[in-house]
Amino acid sequence: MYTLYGFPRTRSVRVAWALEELGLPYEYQLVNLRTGEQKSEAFLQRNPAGKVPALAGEIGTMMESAAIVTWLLDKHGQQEFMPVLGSPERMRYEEAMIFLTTELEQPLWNMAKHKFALAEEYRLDGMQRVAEFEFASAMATFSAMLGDKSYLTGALFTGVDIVAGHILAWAKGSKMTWPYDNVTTYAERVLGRPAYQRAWKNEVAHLPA
Ligand SMILES: N[C@@H](CCC(=O)N[C@@H](CS)C(=O)NCC(=O)O)C(=O)O
Repeated sequence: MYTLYGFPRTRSVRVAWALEELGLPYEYQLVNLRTGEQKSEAFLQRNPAGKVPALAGEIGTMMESAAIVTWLLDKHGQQEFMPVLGSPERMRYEEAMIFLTTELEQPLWNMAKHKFALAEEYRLDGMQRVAEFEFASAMATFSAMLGDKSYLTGALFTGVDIVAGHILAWAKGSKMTWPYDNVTTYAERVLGRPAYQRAWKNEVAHLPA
C-alpha cells in the first residue's frame, strides 16, 4: 500500500486525486507544514527537498507531484488514464505537463511565496504585479493549447488534467480570473470529478485542530 505524505491545500492533493481516480487504497500521513515538520531530519530522509508531497511505496519514495501523478497512472492506469508512449496524445501530455509546472504554476507560486510562504526578509515588493502579468500571459497560452478539446490531450481524461485542474483551483483560490470560456468550462469539468472531491475532503479531514 502507498503512503502519501501531504498537507491540505497543497500540491499533495494532486497525488491524492490520482490515487482516488485509480481506486487504490493509501495511507495519508500528514506532514505538518505549520510546525515545520517538512524540514525535520526524519522527513528529510524521505524527501531531501523538505516539501510535500512525497509518495512511499514498495520501490521507494518519490517526490515531485507531477512526476508522481504520471508514474502512478502509467503503472496502475495505463489503459484508462494515459496516452500510449510515442503517440500524438502522449506528445501533448508531455508538452502540457512541462508547460503547467514551469509556466502556469510559477506565477501563482511566486504570489504565494512573496506574500506568505517565504521568510519576510526574502519577500519582494512588486512581485504580485509581475506574477499577475505572467499568469495572464500563460493563461492565454493555456487556452490556446486546450482549444475546443474536452481534455488537454483530447477525449481522454489523463494525469495532466489532474495537474491542470489543481492549478486552476489554486488560481481561483488566489482570486485570479481569465476571459477564456473554454478554460472555465474545462475547470468545471475536471474539478467536478468525484475523485477530486474525495481527495480534497480526505486531506482537509487530516488538518490539525
Ligand atoms: N515542485 C514540487 C513543489 C513542492 C512544494 O513546493 N510543496 C510545498 C507545498 S505545495 C511545500 O511543501 N512547502 C513547504 C516548504 O517549502 O517548506 C512538487 O510539485 O511536488
